[in-house]
Amino acid sequence: MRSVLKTCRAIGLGTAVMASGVLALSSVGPAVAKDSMRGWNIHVEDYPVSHGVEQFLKDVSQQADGRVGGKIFHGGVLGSQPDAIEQVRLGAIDFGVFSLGPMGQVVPETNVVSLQFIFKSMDQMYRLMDGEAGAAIDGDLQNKGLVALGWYDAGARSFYNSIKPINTPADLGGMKVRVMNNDLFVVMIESMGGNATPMAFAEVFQSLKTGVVDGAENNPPSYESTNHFEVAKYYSLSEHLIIPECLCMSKKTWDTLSADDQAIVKAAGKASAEYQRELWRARETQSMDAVKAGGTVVNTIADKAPFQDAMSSVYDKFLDENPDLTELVDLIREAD
Ligand code: BDP
Repeated sequence: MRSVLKTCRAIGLGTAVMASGVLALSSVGPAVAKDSMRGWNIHVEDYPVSHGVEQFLKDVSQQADGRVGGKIFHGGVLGSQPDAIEQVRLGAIDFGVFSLGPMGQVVPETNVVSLQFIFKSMDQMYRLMDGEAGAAIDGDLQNKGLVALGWYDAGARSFYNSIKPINTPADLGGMKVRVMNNDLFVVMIESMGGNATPMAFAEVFQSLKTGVVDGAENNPPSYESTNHFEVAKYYSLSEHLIIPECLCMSKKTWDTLSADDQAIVKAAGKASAEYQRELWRARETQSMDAVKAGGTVVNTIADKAPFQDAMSSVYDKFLDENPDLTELVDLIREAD
């Protein structure tokens, strides 16, 4: 929260504007047409994120009478996620849908949502991201050259592997587990005695197949759409991470838009997030059905408390290293 207050103060915005989530920076830079934006997306074309962002582009182009528009490149063809985040910050790519997981390496404040079990439910996550927590994180992203247009759903991440069902943290002992590129996730796996391997999303299938790693963790739609279920058939519902995703625009691109176009882009971003969330819920069920039909053995975890206990060392380390983020962590933890 402190950082969003600081940002707003630095650019002379009142709290009313801040609360509306619209940081009207239109006075910065000339208002030029931006009809050929390029967007980055890691997912295949038929995926809730992909449909959400296509909808965003359609709305923007219609409402801005073609002054603003562009194309989204699916399947990570514009590069890996950490590279794409840099490219969007630099303005070489105009926008993208990023998991706040890898974002933590660039915007450390976003690590707060990568803490295990921090959100109590999807609804609570939506409320917080659409409210105070999202506004604070948007301020931190803006300081690093990114403007949040909408928060997409990425469900809850669970462990999967090719060896056995996971029921207790000890089951992960000695297991080689792929994680997203963020030190926080390395510590998370180590807290349970596993060996963490940070790796690009695109490499995981082959690494599971050849035994470079034994397992990974992800939500059901990603586990299914990447065919990881074919090479790692035990899916254990730990649901240890609920990490929202950001439809983020480069601040460089944003600053070239007129105030009217910024408002259109912002509204389209928010609407696309609402659409994506609906699609997400349906896809989660479909993906679960598909992987089970494909031979996945799904197990629920009767008691998640031992996972929470094991991972509490991650919290302690994080708060020791980032005392200024205690306020944001508490805001989320204490919310209903
Ligand atoms: C998916 C996210 C995607 C990440 C991927 C991963 O939507 O942004 O790159 O997980 O595990 O759920 O790398």
